[in-house]
Formats: sequence, C-alpha cells, structure tokens
Amino acid sequence: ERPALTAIAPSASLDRAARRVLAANWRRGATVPAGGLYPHQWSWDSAFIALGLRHFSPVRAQRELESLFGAQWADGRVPHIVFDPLVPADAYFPGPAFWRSGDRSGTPGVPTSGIVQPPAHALAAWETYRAAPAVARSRRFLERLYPRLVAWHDWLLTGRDLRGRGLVSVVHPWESGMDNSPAWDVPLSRVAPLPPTELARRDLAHAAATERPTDADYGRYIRLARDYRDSRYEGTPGFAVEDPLCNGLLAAGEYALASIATEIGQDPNRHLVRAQQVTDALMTELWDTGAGTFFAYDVLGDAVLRSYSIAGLLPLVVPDLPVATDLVKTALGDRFRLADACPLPSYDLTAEDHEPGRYWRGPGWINTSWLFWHGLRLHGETGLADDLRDRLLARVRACGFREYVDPLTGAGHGTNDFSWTAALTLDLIR
Ligand code: 9YW
Repeated sequence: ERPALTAIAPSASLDRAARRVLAANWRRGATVPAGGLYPHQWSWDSAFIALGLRHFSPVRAQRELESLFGAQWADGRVPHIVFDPLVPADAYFPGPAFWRSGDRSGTPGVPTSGIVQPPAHALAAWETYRAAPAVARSRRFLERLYPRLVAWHDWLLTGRDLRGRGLVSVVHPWESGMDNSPAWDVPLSRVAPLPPTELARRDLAHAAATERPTDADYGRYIRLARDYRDSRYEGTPGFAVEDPLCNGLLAAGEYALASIATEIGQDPNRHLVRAQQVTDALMTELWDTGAGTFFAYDVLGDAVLRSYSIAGLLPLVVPDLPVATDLVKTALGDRFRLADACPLPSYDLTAEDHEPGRYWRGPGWINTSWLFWHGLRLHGETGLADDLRDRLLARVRACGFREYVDPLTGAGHGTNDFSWTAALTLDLIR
C-alpha cells in the first residue's frame, strides 16, 4: 500500500494533492474508493467522484458514470459493487464468488454484487454535464446515459416500493450507504448473525477494529446478503427500511432527470411529476414536525425509527422541500452543531451511543457534509454554506483525505487517500 498521507503542508496545493489521490485510485475506466480497503468500483462513490473529476477531467468524470452504468442489470438495478476481474479474488470480502451475479440471467459480463446504493447518480450526471457541456455533447454523454438513469429509477420505484406508499425501501444496511448507522439497530437486531468463522473479514487488515462495524453486525450483513442472493436477488427481505437519504436523493435525481430530458429534447414532465410525488411521500410518511427531522421507517416492524442520523437532514437536497428552514435549525442544534462540528456528525452528538470514531455511528464524512452544503446553497443559505465549506477544507488540510473524521476533535479515522474525500474537496475548492 502507498504510504499514508496524513496532513497536507500549508504551502502545498490542496487541489494538486487531491488530484494525485484520484490519479492513484483510477483503474482503467473507474476509480476505486481506496486502493487497499475497497479495490473495486462502488456505486454511489462513483457519483461523488464524478463531481470532483468533472472540474479537471470531464471525460474521466463521464467515463466514471458510464462504466458503472455499463454494469447495470437488465431489470434496471445498478449494483453497489462492480468487481475488477484483475484484482485477486480474496482482496475484498464478500467478493464475486460470494455474490455470483453470473448465475442469474440479465446480468452484465463483469461480476457485480446484487444489492444497490443510494441513487446519487442523476444529480451527478447533470452536474458533470454542466461542468463541460461541449465535451459531453461531443460524446453524447447525456443521450447515452439518460435511458439508463430512467431505468434505474423505474426499478427503484417499482421493485422497491415495498409498502406501496411511493417510497423506496433498502433491503440491506449496505444499500443505505451508511452500513452500521444506529438507525438500523432495531431492524437489524431481528437478524441472527452468522458466526465469525463464516466471515473472512478483509477490512480489518486496512482499518482498526474500533473504527469498523463489529463482528456481530458483519455476521448480520452477510446473512442478509446470502439470503437475498439465494433468492436470486428477488426474495422477501429480512430487513427493509425507507431511508430519508435514499428517497431524498431519488426526488433530487428526478429533478435532475427533468433537466437532462429538457437538454436532450425530451419531455421533462414525468420527472417533475415523480419528483413531486416522492417529495410528498417523504413529507407524509417520514417527516416529524416536532423533532424537526425525517426519520426512517422500519417496514417489517411497521414502526418509525426515531434515531437522529444525518440521513434525516439530507432531504435538504430536494429543491422545493417545504421544510428546509426546519432542517437547518435542527442542524444548528446540539445534535449536529453545524456551526462548529465538522464534518457534520453522521449521528446525534448528544446520544449515549454516539461513537465519534466508529464508521457511521458518529464520525463525520465528507459526502454527507457535501450533500448538506449543496442543500444549503439550493435553499439560499449562502452564509452557512460558505462557512461549512471553509471548515471542511481546513479539516481536510489538517488530516488528509481520510475516510471519516471525529467531528469535534478533527482526528482522522478509517482508510487514507479516500477517493470521495479527495473528489469532493476538489468540488468545494471551486
Ligand atoms: C464496506 C466504499 C463504501 C461506501 C459505503 C461505506 C463503505 C463498504 O465503503 O462500505 O465494505 O463496508 O459504508 O458508503 O460506498 O467507499
């Protein structure tokens, strides 16, 4: 592995350091999230990575998304991992031999997982286009990607609307992008973990056990993934939650699809209707006025998951959201401390089970902070947005392109030279 980049000297260019990380993590058409820990292509990582690449290499940004959608399944789903056949089989667990995507018809030639990740792609595609429209037009980037993005959202809204309320469910904690969020503790407690002897954890070779999910959580992740695989990726899940982040990104993504459709001479109307429908469903089903946040919904347990996760604030990315002011107020409060915590904590700072260094149970991540920053700008909160951006950049300078960071002390955690941290830094610099 390359030596860890810990801090960036005050005289060095942050921009150049970030580009170096992305160059080192580029593999023949896509960027790996981190060379050692995550040596394949991850779905929502590619969306965030494209947002950074677009500023200095628009073609690479477009290829990042095109390669991901090149592995789209015939039913429309976009797999959460696209495996690099040149990487040794045991480099990541669970690898291609576990998921066995090729056993199913309608899967791509390249091996993939069979679960998905949050739909940040339409937003990323539209922003990628806007950074270099002439290059995109010459490559027919939007024309080629648009039908695939539509098929992806169609699959989510048909195959995954498990409650029939117009919201998408995730059927595995990995699908939320926030694997061990405390918000999933209750529904996950119903899943019996596989014993540690059945887990070949490779992650612990690259990050401290205290900063990663526990063996019990991993045992549950693998059981859920195995059962879903054994149902040929169609079965009844043992876990199903409506997550405000996924649904917020879906609504924002439908607005982006409306812009894309207009740009390529197609009718944007169905996307505007859908964006409004998902927004309305978010408000009706997941919004809690008293709490000032969206809460996830446990579909199998038929209960609201009253856990203050950053995911509950991220529907701020939806352009016409009627409760933007309330979300900003909650972010400024003690639970998230927008004015001084940075990056924004993944989970309630006041909760007893907040863990500032463990993965999605407390630390701040650049991608969720970037989404909140993007939402602040959308809703006219320019002062707060600029201040958050300045503090995010100062944090990255102080601890390098870490995977996650203690939001109060600024201590870096997880892997080094993490691609979306570098990419979104590049976007924040602009
Ligand atoms: C894993 C790649 C992925 C992210 C997820 C993050 C982590 C993978 O890494 O999950 O093996 O646990 O939780 O959001 O996409 O960066």
